[in-house]
Amino acid sequence: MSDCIFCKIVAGDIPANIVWQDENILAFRDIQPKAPVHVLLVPKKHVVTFDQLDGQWADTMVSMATAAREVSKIEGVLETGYRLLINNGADAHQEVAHLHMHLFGGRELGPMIKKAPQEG
Ligand code: DGP
Repeated sequence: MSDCIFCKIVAGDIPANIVWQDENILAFRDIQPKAPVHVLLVPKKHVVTFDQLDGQWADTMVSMATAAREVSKIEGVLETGYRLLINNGADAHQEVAHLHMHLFGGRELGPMIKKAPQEG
């Protein structure tokens, strides 16, 4: 997609610090890292959210899982642990409209999500 920043990275039109790739997934370092290891796993084919994967859901998830395992080995967090996160849509603060999985690690990451004050 011509105006998608991650498609431009996949195409090589915008530079990125690439960690790993295969025919389906490009893994590169997040430009605003939130942990010592913060890598984005991005399907090379443009898709905005899960629900738009249609019949390719299973293949894409297997590819993402493969990418996560390979990146965790490269980044040295396979043994220490890491977190995988997908922000999907507005409530999750998905900023880039191209499906991507965050891989965080390299330190103790703390609780997964904080309750809002009104949730007690
Ligand atoms: P999300 O909120 O899940 O959509 O996270 C989008 C992430 O993408 C955010 O952590 C910053 C990262 N990001 C945005 N633009 C670029 C870019 O041009 N290059 C790289 N490497 N990361 C980017």
